[in-house]
Amino acid sequence: MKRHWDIFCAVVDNYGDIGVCWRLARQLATEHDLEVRLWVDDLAPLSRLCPEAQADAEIQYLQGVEVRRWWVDFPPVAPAQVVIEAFACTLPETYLVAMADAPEKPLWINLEYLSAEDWVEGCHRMASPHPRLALTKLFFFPGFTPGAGGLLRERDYDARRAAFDPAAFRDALGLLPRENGELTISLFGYENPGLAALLAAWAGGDRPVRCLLPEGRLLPQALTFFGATEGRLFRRGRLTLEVLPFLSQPDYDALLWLCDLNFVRGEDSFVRAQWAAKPFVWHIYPQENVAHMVKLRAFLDRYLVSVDQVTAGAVRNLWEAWNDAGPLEEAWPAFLARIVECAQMTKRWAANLHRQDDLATQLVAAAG
Ligand code: TRH
Repeated sequence: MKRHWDIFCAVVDNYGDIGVCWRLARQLATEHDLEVRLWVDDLAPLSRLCPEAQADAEIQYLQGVEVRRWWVDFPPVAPAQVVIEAFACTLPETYLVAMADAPEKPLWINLEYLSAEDWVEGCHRMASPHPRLALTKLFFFPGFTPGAGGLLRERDYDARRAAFDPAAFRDALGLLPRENGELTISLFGYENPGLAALLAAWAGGDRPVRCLLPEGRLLPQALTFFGATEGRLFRRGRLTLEVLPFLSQPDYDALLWLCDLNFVRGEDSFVRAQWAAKPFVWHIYPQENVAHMVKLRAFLDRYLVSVDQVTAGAVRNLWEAWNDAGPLEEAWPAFLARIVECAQMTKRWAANLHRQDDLATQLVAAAG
């Protein structure tokens, strides 16, 4: 008989919470043959990542996963054998009590946010007893090192990539033909005071830049840069910017494969950029008291360990400038001058990460 897993996902904002939970749910169902129920309190973002999802359905079956709308008023359901609480979202009290009363106690896992910081390994798999109920929660941290829980990566990722046809994908997106020597860049990020400086650097550079911008939080700022209120195609100097629709998750992978450089953000697109093994720039999710910059630097320290000082400095300066309103007009050309070295380093980095078991496999192993 298949084992049952419940995943609880509260959408805080953006797409990352559900982006990670949906990816994990699909992998557990399709690759590990588990019966997976995904509880989501807001289905609208899922319907953008996975266009076949209905934003208003109470129950739907998608790619082997039972997706349930999670209301505050939680129905009386039997708990699963493994319960994933994503990103410390609070489980329904009635469900917790049912877990505590179950003849065979479920394994309760809190899946944490991704971080490259050193403390992660020490906290990975730590257990915490519930203050009232006879239940223990296990903390599970994704990560970049053997002592953490790995990263989400589908088994068919390499096969999908090998079958990727850039020309067909460009056609499907309706892109203009590629110019000679053009640098193709995907741009996904949060509102950013540095955007105008970056676009100006691209417009004024020596090399033609094609920026592919999926609709989202950067679009209003990009329109302002071009003095427009709407439109899909813009040109200034050596820069051509094409606005794309928000893509499905698989198509977003294809966009990362297509581009020479990817600007990504948050958690899931950040991981996907690493699997794409192309140079990337991370816009980290901003936190209070600039705590996110510690997290950003912790990642850079690991990522840049195998590269020469000049390339490391160029990457670090661009990432810092993009995240902390630094001088992008200086950081961009210095980075561009080292993009080949950066591409080689990122390939090595991805190949190393690939040696670890992926997060879903590690979770299944932890569940025994
Ligand atoms: O949307 P995000 O900013 O999510 C964030 C982070 O996860 C952050 O850690 C969390 O605290 C916050 O949400 C609440 O960025 P992220 O994680 O990259 O998620 C974006 C998802 O959207 C990812 O699964 C890729 C997907 N995507 C598409 O499917 N199509 C697209 O066109 C684009 C641009 C993204």
